[in-house]
Amino acid sequence: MAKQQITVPDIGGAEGAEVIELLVAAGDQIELEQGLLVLESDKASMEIPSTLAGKVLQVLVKVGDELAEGHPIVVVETGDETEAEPEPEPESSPDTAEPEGESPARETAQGAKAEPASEQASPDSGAPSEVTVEVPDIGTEDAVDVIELCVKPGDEVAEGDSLVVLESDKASMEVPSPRAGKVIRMLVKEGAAVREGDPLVLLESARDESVEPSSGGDSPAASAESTPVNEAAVQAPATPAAATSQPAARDSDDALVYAGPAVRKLARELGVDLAKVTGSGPRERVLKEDVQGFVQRALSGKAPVAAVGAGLPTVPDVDFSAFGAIETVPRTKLDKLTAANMQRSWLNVPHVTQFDDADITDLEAFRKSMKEEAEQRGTRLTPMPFLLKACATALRDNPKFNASVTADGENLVYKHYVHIGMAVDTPVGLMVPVIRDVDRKSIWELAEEVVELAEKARERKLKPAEMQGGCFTISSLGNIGGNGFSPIVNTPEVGILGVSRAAVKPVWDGKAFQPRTLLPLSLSYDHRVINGGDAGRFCTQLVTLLGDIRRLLF
Ligand code: CAO
Repeated sequence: MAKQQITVPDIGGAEGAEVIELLVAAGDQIELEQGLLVLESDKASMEIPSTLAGKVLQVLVKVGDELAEGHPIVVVETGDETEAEPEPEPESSPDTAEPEGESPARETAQGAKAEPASEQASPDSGAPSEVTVEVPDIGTEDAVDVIELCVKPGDEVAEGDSLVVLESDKASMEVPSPRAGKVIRMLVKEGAAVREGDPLVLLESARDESVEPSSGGDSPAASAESTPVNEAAVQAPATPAAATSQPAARDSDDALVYAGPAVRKLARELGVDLAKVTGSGPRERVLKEDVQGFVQRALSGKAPVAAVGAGLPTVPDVDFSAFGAIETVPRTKLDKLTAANMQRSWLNVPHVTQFDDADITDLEAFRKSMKEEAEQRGTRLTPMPFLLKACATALRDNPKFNASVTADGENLVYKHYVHIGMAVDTPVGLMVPVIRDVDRKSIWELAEEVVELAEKARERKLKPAEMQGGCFTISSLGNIGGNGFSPIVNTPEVGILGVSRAAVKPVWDGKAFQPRTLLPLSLSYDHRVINGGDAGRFCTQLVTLLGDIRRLLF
């Protein structure tokens, strides 16, 4: 067994070619000529092939790094002793020697994954130490984008200060600094795609007594320097890289598609027209996952209709600058995702919306009488907890509303839990945190969760898991205004309740007009699953429950 590094070959003199895609990870078995990563310079994107066959022990670079010729890329364990220089003699005692088949490099890389921040051991416990802050548990194995760098080298940070903002398909989240210190280096760039355990920021922190020193060099960055690898670096030959180089924007049918050669190859193999794939990488670069996702959606019949050629006329591209001054602003990922979800739902679900008014005069009197107690409890009591509770009861009594239809349309899945999503309007777009087991929670518990989740959504601190598992959604525009609106069902849920602004209106009681507080409700439903009668019963029950909240006790 020998450990060898592979470095960047001659890339035609390009300085600072950016790593735009990693094609291997630690632990992978690779073959000779297998692509290791894709580099992109000003002029070309190029796949760097491996000059060795063996097992990848360590990947020494990450997406967003800028590399030049000679920069180490990976450490590979090969079965071939002859090509390798002899291993440096370990200075340690025999019991610290490397066990056969398990290299220190491999162990340290795994250790680094388990911790959000890893520290390079300093022999002097009073001296400042270097800490590599890594991507914490983000609740998904998928790559997420770095959408904002909140600090720069030289900045002093306090514990808890935001370092970077990550954004996945479902949420954006800030990564706080695990301790006070000074930023030495940013290890990612805006737009990079990262996964749990990837290094983000190198910090110099004043030594903290409470922190256990690590076993030594357990961050990928640290171990890259200290790994006892064979120094005989192996360069990949120039020709294959140059031969696979091609302009990022090709001159054929998918001329404007931004994708690397590996992705283009995959697309060709799968017969995918890249021009129809939406890129989720930095600068909308099409990634392998996008191509795979496109194929999956096409196979399950869920591909965007425009993409599978259902014949929908496209909206023409208008040059608005012809009519006056304009400003074009890129949309956030969340915005685009919401748009795609809305369109998917609108196109797949036959929507019907039923309207009604709930007389919440008594509810409002009660709610206002409880305001002081709410303040004492440190929370706010809006109509939302009552709406949640009423919906939970109606969902329990009308199980079809608490169901989803399977993708093939053959079955209904009835859920034996009642988790309700709450649409929250945030500066970066619409988010829908989910309140779990609403049927089992008290009004006070719900009030606290409404406040907490709305705050988290607005501060972009929701975790993906907090936005999953919803059975039904409430979208309240009560504090904003309006008489009514028809919300779009949040598929695969089958119903959504729109709530508009309550107003005092005259209501005829048989003898006279009485001033009553009426709350406009609009219930949209998936007519493939719910019939008008089902919806009528659901809505009527909601109106009854909100009209007399004592009924929520049953
Ligand atoms: N009628 C009249 N007043 C209402 C009301 C209604 N239907 N709903 C809430 N209010 C009042 C509240 O009682 C509160 O006033 P008080 O403090 O005097 O009681 C005030 O409006 C503000 O409430 P809020 O909005 O802070 O709290 P909420 O619990 O009602 O709603 C939340 C929380 C997160 C749902 C809401 O803030 C929000 O973001 N709504 C937007 C949802 C959205 O964008 N939907 C559209 C999705 S489709 O594009």
